Amino acid sequence: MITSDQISFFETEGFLALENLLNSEEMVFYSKTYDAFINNEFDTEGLRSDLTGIEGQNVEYITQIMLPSRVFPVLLDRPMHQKGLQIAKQLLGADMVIDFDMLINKAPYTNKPTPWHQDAAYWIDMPDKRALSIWFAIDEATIENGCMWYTPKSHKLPLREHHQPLGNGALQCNGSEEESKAVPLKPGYCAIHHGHTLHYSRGNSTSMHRRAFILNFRPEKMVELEREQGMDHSGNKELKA
Ligand SMILES: O=C(O)CCC(=O)C(=O)O
Repeated sequence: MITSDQISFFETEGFLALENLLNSEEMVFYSKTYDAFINNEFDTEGLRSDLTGIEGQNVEYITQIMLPSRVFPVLLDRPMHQKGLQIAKQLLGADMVIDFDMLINKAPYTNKPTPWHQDAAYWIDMPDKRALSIWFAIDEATIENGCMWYTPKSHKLPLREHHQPLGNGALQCNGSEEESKAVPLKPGYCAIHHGHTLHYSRGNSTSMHRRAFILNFRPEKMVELEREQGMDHSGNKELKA
C-alpha cells in the first residue's frame, strides 16, 4: 500500500500525505456517520467538547468528539480503521495497534485555528516514542477551511514547551507557517504525522464544514502502559505531568 520512498519521506520529514484511501461509496458511509455524531444521534456524553476551550457561547467552534469507535464499534471493521492499521504497521512496525480515534469538525465561518502543538505534549511520557496519527479528510481540506500544516523534521527535535491558555482548551506552543508545509487533501485522502511532529490548522473561513476523522496508533506495549496509568484518551486535555 505504501512505497519505500513514502516510508523514508515519513521517517525524514515526520509527515506524509496519501491519496485515494477511501472510495466514494465508503465516503458516503463516513459522511453520514460523521453527521450522526455531530447531530447528537449517538450518546457522546463526556466525550464531546470545544477544542478552543471557549465557554458560555451558543456556538461550538471546533467540535472534538473522542473515541467514536467506542461509541459505534462498527467503525473498527470498516476500511478506514483497517487500512489505517496496515499503514501504521508499515510506517512504524508490526507491533502498532490503535490507541484512540477522534472527530474534529470546524463549523462554517468559525475562523478558529487549532494552535501549534505536538501531540506528545498531551500524553504520559513513554519509553517507546513511536506513534502516529492518520488524519482522514471527510470534506475536501483546503488552506481556507483548515487543512493541516506540518513543520518538517520537527519530530526529531525535543518537545517544545506547551501551555494551555483556556480551561479545557487545546495545548499550544510556538510554531509558524513560514517553517511549515500546508497539506490540502481531497475527501478520502489522508495526512499522517508522527506523535512529535509540530502541526496546526487555520480556522475555517468558508461556508462549508471541515470534517476530519483521526486515528492514532502506537506500540501495543505502550497502549498497555497508558491504560495501567488510567489514560484512555476519553477527553481530558490536561498537560502531562
Ligand atoms: O484537525 C485539526 O485541526 C487538528 C488535528 C490535530 O491536531 C491532530 O490530529 O493531532
